[in-house]
Amino acid sequence: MLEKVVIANRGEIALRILRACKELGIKTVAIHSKADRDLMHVRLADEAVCIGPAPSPQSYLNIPAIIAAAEVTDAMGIHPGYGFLAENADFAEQVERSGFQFIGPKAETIRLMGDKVSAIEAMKKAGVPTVPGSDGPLPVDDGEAMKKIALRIGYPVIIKAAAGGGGRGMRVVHSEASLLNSVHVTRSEAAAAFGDDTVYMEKFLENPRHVEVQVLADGQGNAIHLYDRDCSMQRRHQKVVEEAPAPHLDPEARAKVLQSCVEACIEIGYRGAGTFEFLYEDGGFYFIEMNTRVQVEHPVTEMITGIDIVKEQLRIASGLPLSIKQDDVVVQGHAFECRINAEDPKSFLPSPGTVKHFHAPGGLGMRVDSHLYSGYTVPPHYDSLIAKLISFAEDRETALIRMRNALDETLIDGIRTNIPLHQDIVRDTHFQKGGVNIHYLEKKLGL
Ligand code: MV4
Repeated sequence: MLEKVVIANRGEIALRILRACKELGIKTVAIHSKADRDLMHVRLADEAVCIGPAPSPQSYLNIPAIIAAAEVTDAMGIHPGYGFLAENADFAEQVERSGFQFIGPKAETIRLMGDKVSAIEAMKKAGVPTVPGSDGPLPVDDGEAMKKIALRIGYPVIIKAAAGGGGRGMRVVHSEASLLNSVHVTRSEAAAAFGDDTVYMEKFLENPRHVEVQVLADGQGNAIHLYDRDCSMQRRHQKVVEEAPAPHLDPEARAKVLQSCVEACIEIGYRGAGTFEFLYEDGGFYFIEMNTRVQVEHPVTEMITGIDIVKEQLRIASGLPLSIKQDDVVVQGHAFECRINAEDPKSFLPSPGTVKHFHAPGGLGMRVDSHLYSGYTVPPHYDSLIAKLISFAEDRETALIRMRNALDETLIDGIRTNIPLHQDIVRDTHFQKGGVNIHYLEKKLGL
């Protein structure tokens, strides 16, 4: 087992990783910026190293400073959490070249999945269902070839940057008249944003849900899935509420897609925790991207399976084979997660500042993943996620009632939060029925 791990992140996920390390008897090193000395996990870690000033490029994205912190503390592994360097293949490579274990997939896997064209190609080859598309990069300066591809796929189509993902660098095209210009503009934006102007084309699905599959693989030939989550309740590509399992899926299509994800993991030699992202429309699954990190919404999967995903990541990185077989994974009940952000509930503008008073909800089936405490000051430099409320119950209806009660119990004084938005969502009749699509929240908010 890894004896000492550097937690290369902040906030709730740093605390989440610290808790998993403690359960496994792993010593912890908190690395933090000058703005983050008062973080909860910094206080609880065995050692703490300040790696730079508040702006993340000089701290949480500062690769040499993070590796130096691992060296001076004699750590064995580095857990990147989510965001920051979690899906940076160069970081993973430098970590391993410096003699540390990167707690995640091999650098080459991160690179494969970072390029959406190669990710889709690998998944298609492994039998994962993909969106009808160009099956590779669009040709450069061959308008006729591009028009032919679009006609074969059928309008509307979507042009995406190969180096994009998570909603960055995409453009919908409704007819041939705007095709070439749209490709040109997407290409220029991709070159400026990512330094890579490779673009590809897919059929644009108009009203899909966002359904994702959680996997675990040990890189030793063993892989399992932990079922699915629905993350359709989003605004501007920021997820707001997630749930597991995804409600009202076609049972046969679901069983098939889950199995295809496991087979793909084995085929590509995947190691660690991962997420296959799908669009789900009219009973069909269409792969769009793979995330090679632990995700913000992993707790809903933990609640319905009883499996600690972060502990599994640490075990896998220690070279241990998977401790669970597929048949041991049983879904029980239903879970929701509400992402509580320090932001204005109407304008969505960040609302950093000092939390004068914090009261967390509780009771049966309620989990709170948060680094908040009364007197804590939310710094303005980072993501505004301050807490995740996770409710769990035998059935979806009860889990939703528990979430409603929890939101009403929560007190966060001194800063504004999006709790009022969540209180509205959990009382929404369409959401209560389950299965709303990715456009639902933005339409509800009148955007
Ligand atoms: C799509 C799509 C419709 N058709 N691809 C946005 C984020 C990135 N991960 C992929 N995205 C989309 N790809 C095809 N072929 C619609 C979206 C999309 C979306 C996807 C998931 C969650 C929220 C979304 C919001 C807007 C658009």
